[in-house]
Amino acid sequence: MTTLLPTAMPVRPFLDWPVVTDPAQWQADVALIGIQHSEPYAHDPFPNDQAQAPDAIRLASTQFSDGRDHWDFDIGAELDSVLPPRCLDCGNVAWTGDSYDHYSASVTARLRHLWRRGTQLFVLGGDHGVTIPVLDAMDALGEPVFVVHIDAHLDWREDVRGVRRGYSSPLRWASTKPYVSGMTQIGLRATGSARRAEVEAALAYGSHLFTAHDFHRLGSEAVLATLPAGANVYITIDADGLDPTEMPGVMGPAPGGLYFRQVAPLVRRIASTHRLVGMDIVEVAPRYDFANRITCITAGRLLLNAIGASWRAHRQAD
Ligand SMILES: [Mn+2]
Repeated sequence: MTTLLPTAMPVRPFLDWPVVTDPAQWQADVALIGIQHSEPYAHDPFPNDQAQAPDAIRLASTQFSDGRDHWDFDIGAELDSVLPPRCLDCGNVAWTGDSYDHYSASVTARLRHLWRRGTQLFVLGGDHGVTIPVLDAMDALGEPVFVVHIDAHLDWREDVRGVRRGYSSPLRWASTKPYVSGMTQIGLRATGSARRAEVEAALAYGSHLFTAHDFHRLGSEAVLATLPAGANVYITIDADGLDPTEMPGVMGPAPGGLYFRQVAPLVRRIASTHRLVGMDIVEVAPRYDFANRITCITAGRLLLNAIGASWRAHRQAD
């Protein structure tokens, strides 16, 4: 295996965790990594604003990182007692300047490296295309993984004008992986890249589709019932899956979305009852996060809820 080059230093660490950019030194229970880029569409700027999100979310995490002996009411304990001993911020995978193929391969190699070591992995995007090299890396787990997707949009395009690994395609990409055992998609509403063909393809695959309206009506139990007992789970959260009154800093805001008070308990519940192998939060656009950085703060809080609930539930068992 070729030696993995160091990642780029973040502007500051998430939650003041130690920053380790050299993959050879990545020994952790929990690792957080920024993936800034995906395969760009010709009609979009490159880099896009979402590439700034990993550092914007880290900066916003200062809002709740002071004092690990302080009580966290979402988790019901001090941060100290629900964070595993070895939490690392692995920096950002920076653009290497030649091609997306090269970038994507370097992302996947790093994530495989972490997953082979049994690390729980948290990814800060980037747009939703960053989930694609994450899905490629999941083969390193050696076990099936069930994907839970929170998003206003279906993200099932085979390609958009010839580009197959952009932000409209991550769940289609997931459906091609033999180790992805199934998926549940929550929060669908308004219009996006999906046409009738994509909806039919997702249903034919067996994806459990919950519109935002379904979720508001049926609640999280109906969603949880679609998760196979004992499955490994990966959660991918597109910030526009939440309501834009709570996560306004996105490129595709759509009214009628999910609320933090629904998503955080759902994430905690999944992290408690299943083995959460990882989670990403994508599509935060810091340039539109005018309202006191609430989108970035909410993204960080969702990550912390997942990490805290996982560790609290599984530290004795593992
Ligand atoms: Mn998406």
